[in-house]
Amino acid sequence: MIQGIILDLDGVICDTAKFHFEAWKRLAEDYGYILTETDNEALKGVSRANSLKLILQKANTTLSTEQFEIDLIRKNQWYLELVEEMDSSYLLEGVANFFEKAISLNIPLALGSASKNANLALEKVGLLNKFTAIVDANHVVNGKPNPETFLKAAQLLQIAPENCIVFEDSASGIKAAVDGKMFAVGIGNQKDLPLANYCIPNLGAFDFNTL
Ligand code: B16
Ligand code: MG
Repeated sequence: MIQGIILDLDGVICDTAKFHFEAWKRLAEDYGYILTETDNEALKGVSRANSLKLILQKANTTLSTEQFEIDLIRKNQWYLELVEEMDSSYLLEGVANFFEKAISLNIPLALGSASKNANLALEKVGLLNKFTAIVDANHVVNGKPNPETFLKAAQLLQIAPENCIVFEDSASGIKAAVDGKMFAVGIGNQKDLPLANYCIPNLGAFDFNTL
């Protein structure tokens, strides 16, 4: 029986993926590499440092440890400039209604994100105070696809993982949810998220009667 909801942020609640893409694309240009939308798909749900490692592989480039850290900071500054512009119009389809419904049914909500900027993004779109628990990359040792993010969220909700439903748009996040023994709903296509229990296009398509 589902008692708690755990939501990913980027690609489920708000469309910050396009900001990550813009900032990574700008950095990749320094390496002489044109980052494509397809490349960006593989970065969804992946930590900042691991994303840079993947981009460097694509660009066939290596960086000193010092430059690697500098470039992570540069990318994040560009990303934060874009996030600053966000407001509730950046919520993905159906998100506001989903929150209203969950709250009216007294189902507690937790965030489980790989981002270190989750609080700021939630504040910008006006949802920060709707969560019982927030777990992001600042709170875990092992990011997605390790289940730690979602297990910690379930623990903070004081609900057994088996009684939690996770909404997630990345393959690494779906694996984390499944390995954590949670019910995993993919936001996107089953073809891209084969481990998901099922997929829907956005939170607005979720039927609370199925809980
Ligand atoms: P930051 P999510 C993830 O957020 C993004 O999908 C991924 O593209 C990004 O690299 C990662 O957060 C780290 O973000 O640089 O803000 O710490 O989808 O898990 O909510
Ligand atoms: Mg995501």
